[in-house]
Amino acid sequence: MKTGIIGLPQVGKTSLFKILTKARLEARGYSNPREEHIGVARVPDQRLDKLSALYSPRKTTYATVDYVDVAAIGQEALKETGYVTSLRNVDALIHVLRAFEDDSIPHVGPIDPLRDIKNVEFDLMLSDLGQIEKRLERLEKDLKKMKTPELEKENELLIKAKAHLETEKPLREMEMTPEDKKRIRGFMFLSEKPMLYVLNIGESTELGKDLEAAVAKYKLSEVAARPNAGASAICGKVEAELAEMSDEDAAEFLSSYGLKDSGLSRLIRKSYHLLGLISFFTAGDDECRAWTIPAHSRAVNAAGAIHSDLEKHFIRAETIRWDQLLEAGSEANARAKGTLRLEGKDYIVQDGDVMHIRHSG
Ligand SMILES: Nc1nc2c(ncn2[C@@H]2O[C@H](COP(=O)(O)OP(=O)(O)OP(=O)(O)O)[C@@H](O)[C@H]2O)c(=O)[nH]1
Ligand SMILES: [Mg+2]
Repeated sequence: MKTGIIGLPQVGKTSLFKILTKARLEARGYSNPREEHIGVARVPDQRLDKLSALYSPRKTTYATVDYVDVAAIGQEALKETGYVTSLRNVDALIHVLRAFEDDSIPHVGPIDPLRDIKNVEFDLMLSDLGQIEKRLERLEKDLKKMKTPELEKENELLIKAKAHLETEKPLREMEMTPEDKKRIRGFMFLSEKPMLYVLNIGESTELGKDLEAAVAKYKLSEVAARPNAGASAICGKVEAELAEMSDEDAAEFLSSYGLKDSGLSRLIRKSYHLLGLISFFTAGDDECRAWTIPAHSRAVNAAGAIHSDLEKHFIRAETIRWDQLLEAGSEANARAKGTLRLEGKDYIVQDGDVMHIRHSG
């Protein structure tokens, strides 16, 4: 699962990518401005930290999300096949918005994130429309030769999608049946991808308050409440400084700005949930680990995320909520208290479950 970082020129995409993935990019890495860069970020998780404190395992393994840094977006860029392909291949988008004041760094006009959202959204929709129109022309010819129910359904769906886009609404806001979703998946439409808007705000003495107020201040509450969308704010400059510090120094630095935690943790967690992902845990003396699965997954598929053999030879999953396990203090206590459950194949795994898969393999 990959999240693409998009936005207008010079808004802080690469800076955000670097702090998210702690990537040390060489300047020459960007000699080809259209080239994409992929990095991995650890998903911070206090639940896992607490489980680790209980088990003191040799190893603690966090969930991860992949981020892709691409060049600035615009109608020109979206005409390039390579560029569009890298964008189509991601599962969700982060749109970085300039909200910091700095006269030395050019922007398309005065700071206005909502205008920038509209413009970029428009470009994404235009790219999808072009693709739909091409496919519809092809379908018209094919349907003249031979009508099949599948082609007719595709035709109908694309006509509906086209009409939706023509009202200037992205496809992520179009209602679709699960069958339609499957049918449309192969197109990898850009405006269909879940979207997290991220305001890159300037430094201030009351950064904690400013970060909290930013979404409302820049009037993003409404766009953030739309289907498959969300909004958050960070201060790229401060985060970049934090990334260079030891944990202790970082904590002191955060409190000097009136911040409880780094905005980065919140941002990573938001983008993880935007992808429709949840975590379950395995806990033991050897390793405490977060595993990533799509929300609403069955226990047997969760077992498969660990190892395909566990899926094949699945018998039952000993399951307990992470906080109930902590409260009990050990699995044995939890079993005695009756909070440790035995779940079957079809159990729908909940975010924060701790599972031990019993298998016959
Ligand atoms: N003042 C200030 N400058 C920033 C901030 N974030 C990024 N910059 C500066 O803005 C410039 C562009 O940052 P990048 O991260 O390269 O932006 P980008 O969106 O990747 O730019 P392109 O890929 O060229 O479109 C750099 O000079 C950064 O130092 C910020 O929060 N505050
Ligand atoms: Mg860049």
